[in-house]
Amino acid sequence: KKVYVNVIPIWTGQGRQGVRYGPAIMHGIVQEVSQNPDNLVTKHFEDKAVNNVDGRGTEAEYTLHMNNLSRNLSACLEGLKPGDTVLNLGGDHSVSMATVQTMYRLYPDLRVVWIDAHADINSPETSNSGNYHGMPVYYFSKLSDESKNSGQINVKNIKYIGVRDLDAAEVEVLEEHNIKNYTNREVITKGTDSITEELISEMELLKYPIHISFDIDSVDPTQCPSTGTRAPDGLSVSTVVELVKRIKETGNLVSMDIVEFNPLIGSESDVETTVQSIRTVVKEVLR
Ligand code: DIR
Ligand code: MN
Ligand code: MN
Ligand code: MN
Repeated sequence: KKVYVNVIPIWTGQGRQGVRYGPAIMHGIVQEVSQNPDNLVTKHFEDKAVNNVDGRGTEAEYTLHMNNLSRNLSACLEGLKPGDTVLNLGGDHSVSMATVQTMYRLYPDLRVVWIDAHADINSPETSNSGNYHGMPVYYFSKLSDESKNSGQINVKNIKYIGVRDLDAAEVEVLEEHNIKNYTNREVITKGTDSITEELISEMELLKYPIHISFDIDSVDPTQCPSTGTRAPDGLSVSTVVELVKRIKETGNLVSMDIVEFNPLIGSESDVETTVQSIRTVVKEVLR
């Protein structure tokens, strides 16, 4: 079984450039913990290929970049076989505008588990910040117009875990479309086993392919401090590991993003703490 590792130093989805240095460090972690380095198929994306030279640019420019990246990802995955896994190392979370539509083209029944402190479901119209890392779910779901990209996932096939920092417009979208979020409290009260049982039955995860998008700011800032938009009361690393483990046990995990690690944020020891947390999760992904 191969693991396709895409190293994607994208940062223009938000304002802090340091997030472009996260992917290379995470790639190092992958090499270090892999039991089977021969089975890694690694692709390094160049800065220029993924970032708009002038920062975020217009919606048209940004989506053009992401749709191009998505096509490049598709080309990298031509040899993908059943049982292989795709691991996308961002960069900021706007990378999922590309990664999820890529997987959706391969697997139109794709289910998405979004582990994040944020829902990232703003549109350019509703966003307060204008940052594209707050919009990927909007873009790859049916909420956006089909003309914008080839990701058209039905929101009933998307579930959140750990979301706790929502904009007012996002609260409305989640309510209107009845999109489930498992808060940290709910995860602790019910336990990860029962949460995954629910995910499995409601999205038929034993039948359909699954993409996990893991924004490290979903984790409590004590364990993942080196990230751009920290939010208190986050998930524990062991919760994330448990969730990944259970989801992998379905046999249907096809791809995962790990995003928003910014090694220029926090002290040296904050960065080491964050690396340690990411290493723990990566180990479970590659196990
Ligand atoms: C906010 C923050 N909802 C925005 N989003 C973040 O900019 O749209 N996502 N930080 O990770
Ligand atoms: Mn995010
Ligand atoms: Mn986030
Ligand atoms: Mn549509």
